[in-house]
Amino acid sequence: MLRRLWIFPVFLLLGITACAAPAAPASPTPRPPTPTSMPAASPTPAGVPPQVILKNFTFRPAELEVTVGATVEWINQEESVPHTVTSGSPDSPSGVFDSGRLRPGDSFRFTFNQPGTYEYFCSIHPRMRGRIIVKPMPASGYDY
Ligand SMILES: [Cu+2]
Repeated sequence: MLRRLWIFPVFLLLGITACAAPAAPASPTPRPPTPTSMPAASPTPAGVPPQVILKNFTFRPAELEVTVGATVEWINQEESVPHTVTSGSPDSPSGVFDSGRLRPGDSFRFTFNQPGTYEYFCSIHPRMRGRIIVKPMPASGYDY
């Protein structure tokens, strides 16, 4: 009779620890619902400017559409070739923007404050052509 009384509390302790063990990993489960509501607040990555990559003697994308006020960033990702981002055409540079010589790894930014179509080229390799189409702000704005 005395032995049984000794063993009983030991089983009780084991039972408590066995119940406590699965309880610990179960506690983080209520967390997932909270982060899912956060990405919905920012549908567009506003912090990242639209980019044009200079690689293999081409502008990628060759044609890019943005809204007025947008800043476009050009990045030279060539191994060893310099380029320029010069507005207009080789026959008639428009003078709106000119990056000067961009070495590999260099970047250039320009903010488009006027709607329109902006042709540009590389003054070192005039066959390289690109185009930025700047759309006006949608008239309806937030009234959708
Ligand atoms: Cu070039």
